[in-house]
This record gives sequence, C-alpha cells and structure tokens, in this order.
Amino acid sequence: MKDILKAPFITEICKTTSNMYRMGWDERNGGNISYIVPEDEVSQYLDLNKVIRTIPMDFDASFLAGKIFVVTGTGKYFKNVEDNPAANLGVIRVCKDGRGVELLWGYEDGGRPTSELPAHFMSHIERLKVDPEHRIVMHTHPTNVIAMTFVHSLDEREFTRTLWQMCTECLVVFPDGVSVLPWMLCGNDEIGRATAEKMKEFRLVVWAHHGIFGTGKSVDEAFGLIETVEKAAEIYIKIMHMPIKQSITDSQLWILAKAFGVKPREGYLE
Ligand code: 2HA
Ligand code: ZN
Repeated sequence: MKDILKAPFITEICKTTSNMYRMGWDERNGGNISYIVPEDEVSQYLDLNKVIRTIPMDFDASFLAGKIFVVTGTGKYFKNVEDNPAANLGVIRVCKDGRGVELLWGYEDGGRPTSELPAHFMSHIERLKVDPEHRIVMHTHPTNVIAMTFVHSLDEREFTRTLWQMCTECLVVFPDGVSVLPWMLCGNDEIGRATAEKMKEFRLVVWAHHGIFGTGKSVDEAFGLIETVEKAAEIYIKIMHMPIKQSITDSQLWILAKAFGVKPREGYLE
C-alpha cells in the first residue's frame, strides 16, 4: 500500500483548505468540502475491506451507495487540515442502504463528517444526475458574497446579472448563473433539500447571510467558480455606494457570450 498522506486526493484537499483559509473565507470551523474519489484510486492506499467504524445518517443517500468521498470533519478548522489531515479529514464510503457511512481512514480523534453532510450528499446526487463527471461540493463563507446578500436583491436573475456586470470574466466562467436561497437554518435536511433542488440547474448556490456552495468536476472548477463570484461581489461592495459613470451593457454581454461560445442562462440578458 502507498502512503495515503501522499495521495493526490488528500494533498489536494490539504492545499485547498489552507488556501481557502488564507483567502479569509473559512474562519474557525467555517466551510466544508466533500470530494468523490474513484475506488481504484483509493484502493492503492487503503484496504477497502477494513472499516474502522460505521457512522449512521438520518437521511437516504442510497443513490450514492458504495461511493467513496474525502470529507472535512465537523467542528474542524480549515486552518489545521494541512498540518493534521488524519484528524481533520475522513475517507468514507456510503453504506449499501444509504443510511450511513463507513469510515475507511481519518477522523482519528473520534470525529465525524461535516454537519452539512445532508446538503453535500443531496447536492452530489443532483449534480451527478446532470453531469456524470461531477466530483466535488465545496461550501465556504466568502466575505463579499455574504456582504452582498444584505444589500442586494436575493432574486436569482438580478443577483446573477449584477455579478456578470462586475467583471468581464464572470459571464464566461458562470454563464449558468448563481442561485440564491434566503436565510435558513443550516446543518439539516431541509436546507440540504432546498440546496439540492437548486443544484438540478446551478453549479453555484448562495446561502444568504451565510456563504456559498460551489460544485464541479474538479477542485479547480469549484474553487474557480467561487473565487470568481467572490471577486465580482467584492467589486460590487466597493462601488455600490459610488456614482456609476459606465458599466457593461447587455449587448456587450451578448457579444462576450458569442465570442467565448457560452450560453447565458435563458432570460437573464435583455
Ligand atoms: O462547518 O460552515 O455551515 C461549518 C459551516 C456550517
Ligand atoms: Zn457554513
């Protein structure tokens, strides 16, 4: 067996959590990541017949039965993941009946997966239905995105349009737009279901006054989506109380979409 601490699926998450911490998005235990790892990759590092313990769940994830994930631990700090991945991360496999997960590695101090596991798993299910190559759900607390949810309409179309107008890259990076949920209690099935419902159509879901969920085929895709939204939100927060002299028009956004071969979400541009 190879050393799991050198496995790309562990080192990549370590680097990413450190990076996100340094972005200022993941204070204390804020944020969580779950990442699908193909069985033939994990089996180079772990004996898949050795289950350390089974952790029950009170929602049905049978669609994901047998799938293996790296998941950040509940109460753990992104700041600390890189120094001690075995305590802060777990490699888990969804049970056959979808009512629990088997711990294959990690959570060494008796830990458990993130409190947002329902939102993660339900989102994975919906994203996999629309994109079989989907692999990652990333939740974080980007400062300016949260700020924007206090001063901007939470209407998805309006929110997306404002972000698109903030920098030229945005429409190209997320032509499918950004979904927004109003404030809800976090860490339960209800917000998990609401998030997953949006994930049928969006790769990005903002939780008002809380943070954002980004998804993708790779860590880079999910992170890239979130950092682009956060950059646009930062510009919005910087300029919103100043007189605007000029901005990007809808016809310019159409020119951009054509040039880059992207399809803006139907009905979002005039
Ligand atoms: O894990 O971010 O939403 C802490 C959180 C909960
Ligand atoms: Zn959160």
